[in-house]
Amino acid sequence: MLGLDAAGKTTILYKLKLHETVTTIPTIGFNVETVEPMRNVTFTVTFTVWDVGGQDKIRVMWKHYFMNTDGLVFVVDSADPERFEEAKAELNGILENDEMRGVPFVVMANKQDLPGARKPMDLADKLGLMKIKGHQWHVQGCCAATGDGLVEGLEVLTKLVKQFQKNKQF
Ligand SMILES: Nc1nc2c(ncn2[C@@H]2O[C@H](COP(=O)(O)OP(=O)(O)OP(=O)(O)O)[C@@H](O)[C@H]2O)c(=O)[nH]1
Ligand SMILES: [Mg+2]
Repeated sequence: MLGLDAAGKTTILYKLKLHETVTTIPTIGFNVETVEPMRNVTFTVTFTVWDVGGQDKIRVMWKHYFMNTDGLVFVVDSADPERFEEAKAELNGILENDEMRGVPFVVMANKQDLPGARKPMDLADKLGLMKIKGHQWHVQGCCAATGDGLVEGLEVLTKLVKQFQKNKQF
């Protein structure tokens, strides 16, 4: 799980893990947790989520987490349009890496509770997602503070990851 600093990655991780809204500080390094967002009578999907700090100076570390990634969650603060260009550049940089070839991603259009938050499809347009080739993607509106949309986003990612893993075998 990647994204600019203060996008809400750590808040999302612990909402999913603990069902609580934790007070965060900027992440230096990473948090890693297993989460089971979708417990169902017939199956449980377990995610191992690596939440890597997004401050400008430590983004160079992101590439060290690419190996063996089956899916990317890219978190964006939907109410911070001044940084959409920067988020777009970082997302493209991630997807261009060899280790990330074909890896599906879900953009979490976070902070939908804030006034002025852009709608998911508007954000998709601003990030240029329609022009991205070679990756399956989905954009999900969410609010880490309440948890709204988080499980829905991971449900879609689950489907995309399964397809990716199936194709990888051939
Ligand atoms: N209103 C609102 N605030 C949020 C939401 N999600 C996160 N925040 C706040 O945004 C700030 C940054 O959240 P973090 O989860 O620490 O952000 P991060 O992406 O982990 O940041 P780095 O660790 O620096 O990369 C915190 O003050 C959160 O409480 C949301 O859905 N709505
Ligand atoms: Mg963090």
